[in-house]
Amino acid sequence: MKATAIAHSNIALVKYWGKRDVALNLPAAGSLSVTLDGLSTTTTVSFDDSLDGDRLILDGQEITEGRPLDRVVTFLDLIRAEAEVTACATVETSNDFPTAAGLASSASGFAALALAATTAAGLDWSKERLSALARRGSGSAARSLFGGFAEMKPGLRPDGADAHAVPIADADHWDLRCLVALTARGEKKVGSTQGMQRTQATSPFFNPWLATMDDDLTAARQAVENRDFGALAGVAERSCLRMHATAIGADPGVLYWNATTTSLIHAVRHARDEGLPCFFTIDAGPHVKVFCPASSATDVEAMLRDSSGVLDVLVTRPGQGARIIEAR
Ligand code: 2P0
Repeated sequence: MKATAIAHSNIALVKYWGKRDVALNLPAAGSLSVTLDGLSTTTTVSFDDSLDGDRLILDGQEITEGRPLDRVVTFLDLIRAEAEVTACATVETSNDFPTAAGLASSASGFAALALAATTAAGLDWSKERLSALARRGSGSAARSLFGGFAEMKPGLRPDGADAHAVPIADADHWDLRCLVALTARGEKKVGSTQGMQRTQATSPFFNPWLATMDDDLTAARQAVENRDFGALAGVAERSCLRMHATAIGADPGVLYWNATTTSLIHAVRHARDEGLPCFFTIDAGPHVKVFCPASSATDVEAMLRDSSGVLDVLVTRPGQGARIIEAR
């Protein structure tokens, strides 16, 4: 009744932004991502009949109230119902990156929790089924079950059973690097869930944006398959900019960028014009992620570190999917 899992964060090249069902957390469209070897969450779940409530210990500190604990309890309830387990659980989770830095922790967090908690509850589920479960915790977590390149399928079924990620290519398919340029400290003001709901409810650009998703997914899938860096750069930058454009068009506008974010967009495009292969993507926060072939990583890192306002640079590469590291 005790299991430990590790899962990594992922960065979307074709962005997820909006839901077709809030209760089941079904995405409005597909998305495509790379799971990274850094940015990992390790989670141990143990069910224990003697507990009178679920416990959450995050980076060594017990969280006794608030949204993080509520999300974990709601998620464990889904697993208890499936496994016919009534015991409460202790969830000990730690990130190898600062949780408060505004880097995605819900993707690695719910992927690790889905795998550790189902294993501890005695369920032996396929990665697809675990992915659909992880989606209930956080949409992007569904993609972190798989290593390398993964595509989230929005599914058609009302119950969401077919809304899960599928693998596109393994981590060793393409020797890319993803450099994460940190441009601010502290948590973002508007969370992803809130930001996308406001966008969907109020942005006149949301539905036109959704209509572009299938073409972007097809283009990104082909670019990955053919290891066509130029094609991937084109689709990834346009998907990112259009996602942010829809969000900026909300009322009030949802703007995740700071001045350094904007200057890095220009710096990356300038470097590319000068012959350095690289492209940017930006999630629901001010940090800039820059992809490049492994052979260009040193030059891209130097370019980012030289840019004003960059606080630190993390160098990551395609990594493995969620996995169990201990169970008994
Ligand atoms: C993505 N993001 O595709 C997009 C791009 C952020 C920007 O998925 O509401 O935390 O929990 O399903 O997964 C962040 O959204 O949202 C996200 P919920 P989630 O990576």
